[in-house]
Amino acid sequence: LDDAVRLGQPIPMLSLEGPLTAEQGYEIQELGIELRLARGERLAGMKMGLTSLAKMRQMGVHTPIYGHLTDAMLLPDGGILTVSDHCHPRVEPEIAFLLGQDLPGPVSPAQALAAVAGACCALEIIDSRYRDFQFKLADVVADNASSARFVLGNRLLPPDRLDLGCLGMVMEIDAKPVEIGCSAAIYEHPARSLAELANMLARRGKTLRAGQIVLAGGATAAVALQAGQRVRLEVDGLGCASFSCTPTESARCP
Ligand code: OOG
Ligand code: MG
Repeated sequence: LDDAVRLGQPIPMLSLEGPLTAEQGYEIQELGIELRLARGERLAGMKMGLTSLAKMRQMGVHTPIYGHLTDAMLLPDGGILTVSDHCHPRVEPEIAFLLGQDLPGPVSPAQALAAVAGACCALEIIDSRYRDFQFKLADVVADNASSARFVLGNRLLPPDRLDLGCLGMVMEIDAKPVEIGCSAAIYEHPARSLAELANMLARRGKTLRAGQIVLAGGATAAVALQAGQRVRLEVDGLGCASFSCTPTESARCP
């Protein structure tokens, strides 16, 4: 899996080799993160995945999962994604939290929100390291929940400044809306996703820390990315986030 990330070349699902539990998936995920940290990357936060019905339906996996985010995965707002570095990247619209305090579980959504310093909109670029973007629960857990890159929006607001549970979200590619959603689609409320993450981590003896970023999960299905595209997300009251994909060959050689 680590080679597949670095080479941008997909591999067969691990579960084809034999039965794999979600717990074993998390152990593999942690070994993969240790390899990244050993190469000098730093832990930036965590992501939730499969927290919306749209995502569960798209992937055929109906259990929320988490993954790790490192500093090397952050793509600056307005930055350029090198599509050919990835196997088959897709993008999805999200809400991100910046934690102002440690958040040991178990917690309620309200307690989770109280630990949040700010919320912003975010785009997650996912890239399953498995062929045809197909996997079972334990496979995608082992694959760091398909996470590849993430873009944080341009406006960080304290969470009490707006109702994070009902924000309209419009994701555009090349200035055309491709997915329209609502933050309520993210586990009924993004703060409920954050609380669920703290609780899942607590069951594995781990804790979210102040300063970490948490992606709450895609509100809509993910959309495949192609060279030359420009992606922009706008979320009610939470500003926008955008990036461009590397230009196509024809654009480079007119
Ligand atoms: C798994 C990751 C899902 C989300 O936001 O639901 C995810 C996948 O779809 O490949 O990141
Ligand atoms: Mg996601």
